[in-house]
Amino acid sequence: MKTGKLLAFGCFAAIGVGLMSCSKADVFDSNAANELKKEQQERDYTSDFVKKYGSIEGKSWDLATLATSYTLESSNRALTRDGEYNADAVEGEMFVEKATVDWMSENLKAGKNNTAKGKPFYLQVPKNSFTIVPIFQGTASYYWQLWMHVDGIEQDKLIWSKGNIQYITSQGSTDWKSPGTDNTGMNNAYQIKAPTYTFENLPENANMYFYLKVWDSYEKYSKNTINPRELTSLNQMMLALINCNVPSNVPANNEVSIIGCEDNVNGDFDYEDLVFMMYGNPAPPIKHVDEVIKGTPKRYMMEDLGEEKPDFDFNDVVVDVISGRAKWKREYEILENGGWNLINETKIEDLPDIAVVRAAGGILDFTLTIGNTTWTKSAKFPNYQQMLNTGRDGEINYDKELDTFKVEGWDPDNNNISVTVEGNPNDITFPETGKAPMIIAVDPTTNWMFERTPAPKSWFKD
Ligand SMILES: [Ca+2]
Ligand SMILES: [Ca+2]
Ligand SMILES: [Ca+2]
Repeated sequence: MKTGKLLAFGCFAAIGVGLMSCSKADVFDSNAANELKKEQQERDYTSDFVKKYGSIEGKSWDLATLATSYTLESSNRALTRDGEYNADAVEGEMFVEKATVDWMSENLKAGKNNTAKGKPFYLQVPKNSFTIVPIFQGTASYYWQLWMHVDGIEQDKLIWSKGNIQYITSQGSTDWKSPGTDNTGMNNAYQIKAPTYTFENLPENANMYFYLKVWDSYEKYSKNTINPRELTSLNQMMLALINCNVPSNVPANNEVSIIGCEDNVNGDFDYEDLVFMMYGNPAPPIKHVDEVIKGTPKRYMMEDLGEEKPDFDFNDVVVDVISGRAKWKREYEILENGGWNLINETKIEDLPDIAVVRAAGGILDFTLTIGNTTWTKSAKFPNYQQMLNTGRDGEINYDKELDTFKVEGWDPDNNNISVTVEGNPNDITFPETGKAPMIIAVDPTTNWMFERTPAPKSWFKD
């Protein structure tokens, strides 16, 4: 295959300089020259990488944990035209009284397994506006962010980061405290000053759901450490309570639900690690997840050799590959207290592996090979010199799907993925242990870098 390509190249070059014949010796010379160039490139790359990130000895570059991902069948970000809907919230502030906190702590008792109080859920966007209000964070050292996904909206919405709430501990006090980003909870909250987020212009009846991104600590988050975990309302990491105590500042006739979240898949499932309220007239209806699509994703990030010197931004190609996809049907039992418990899951349909191209921050054309499937940038983007979704215009949309295609023959354990870059004789393959990486594998919760910004050292620490 490669010889064929070189042969053709050699002949065309020969035609260019005066129709000389194309002999086997020319091909041999050019092969030998390429081999030397390849070795030199590898040596330079390795020495640059080691200079920047330290020793590579014995290091593996498959940093993915193969955690299961969950989506709804309806999930489709392309349902609506760009700009038709505005996902920005109107922000405000609300005082929430102790009675609501008491109701919440009575119904989500700290340290008790509350799983049976609610089944996995999603919601539907109502015609009217609705408001989300963070009201409580429990005691834990994890750092988290609460995100909202709405079908048809191109970018998921960050709602609440840990610490962004205030409370006082006694009546009449004006000493507002922040629980902060560490392990200080709000256990003596008497009154809460909470941010509010009102959504007015989302696509009516679109499905939406929530998920948390969780890091081991605020420090790990701020150092841009790899692999935050993603915990979703579609898989019993959140539950919704209705018929709750309604704070006096909620507008009359509004329905209120309280949503509790668990921040640890191996945790106590008390669902009081963070708690938020949703209200509206009516509030977004809560739907239980009868069918869910599960899969095992891995994100590959690549650094090419197109530049004079590598910049280690690892965004020259970013692609998620999802294997083991299948549709599962869920059954619940209804409990005496009105809650539900998931009792059974049955696989009803196998689905093909897919790849989602997220970013392409190089200026050279390339062909990506995943298993037996290839994808060429210029075939999808004739203007392939453009850097796509790597922040050249100041922004990156980490939820954007530049292209999605079916993949055959991918082996997630062996990372059979490679890239051929225009003008570079060397295929970039997944690195062996102890070699400087031009491809790394991470979880899809790891965001890629802005253009020309090197990946942080924390990614390559032991
Ligand atoms: Ca918990
Ligand atoms: Ca680069
Ligand atoms: Ca780049």
